[in-house]
Amino acid sequence: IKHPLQNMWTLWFFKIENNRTWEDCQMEIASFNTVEDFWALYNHIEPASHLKLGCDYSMFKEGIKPMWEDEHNCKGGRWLINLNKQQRATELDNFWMEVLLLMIGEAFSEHSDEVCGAVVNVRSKGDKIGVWTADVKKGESILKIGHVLKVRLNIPRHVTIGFQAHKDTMVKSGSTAKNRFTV
Ligand code: M7G
Repeated sequence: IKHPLQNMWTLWFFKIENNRTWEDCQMEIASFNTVEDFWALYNHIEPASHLKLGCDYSMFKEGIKPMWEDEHNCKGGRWLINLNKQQRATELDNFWMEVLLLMIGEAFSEHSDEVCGAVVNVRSKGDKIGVWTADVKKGESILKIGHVLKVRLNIPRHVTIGFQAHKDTMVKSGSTAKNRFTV
């Protein structure tokens, strides 16, 4: 028998296409709820660093769309890890895989329920990884999740990562929204 995960997860792929809304360009790839099926999927797809510019992968708990508008996300926000251009070659795939393993392994202990999913954006100006949580009011959980991310990704102590509310991100085009929390 396969090793069950606590949650069923869905992998999504985003690629913008002409005459389609942003939401219509989010494609559900596959869902899984065992360790073996996670690796079968992970080993079958391109690493994030090979995606075309402008594409995303998202992995969310089943039933949560990788969008601010989803009822599970709309009151929440994200821990944002900004990578520089060099880090696509050195860190992007490692960070993304580690984030996926932290999520499916429920590594945020009692705060794992606050995690909705994660997104990797491949962008010319610098790639981004976001870990989305459900409720900006759950400060204790958000800080614990941010701390685990920082430690497990081996982000140096002098590098600060910030948490932004989706409500703030939504209305800021171009510049980044203010941080509600930092670690
Ligand atoms: P991005 O892809 O998160 O980052 O957002 P980028 O600016 O580095 O490319 C780009 C644009 O995609 C936003 O300005 C929105 O127009 C759209 N977009 C992104 N997200 C995460 C959402 C979302 O959750 N819902 C909707 N409706 N649009 C989004």
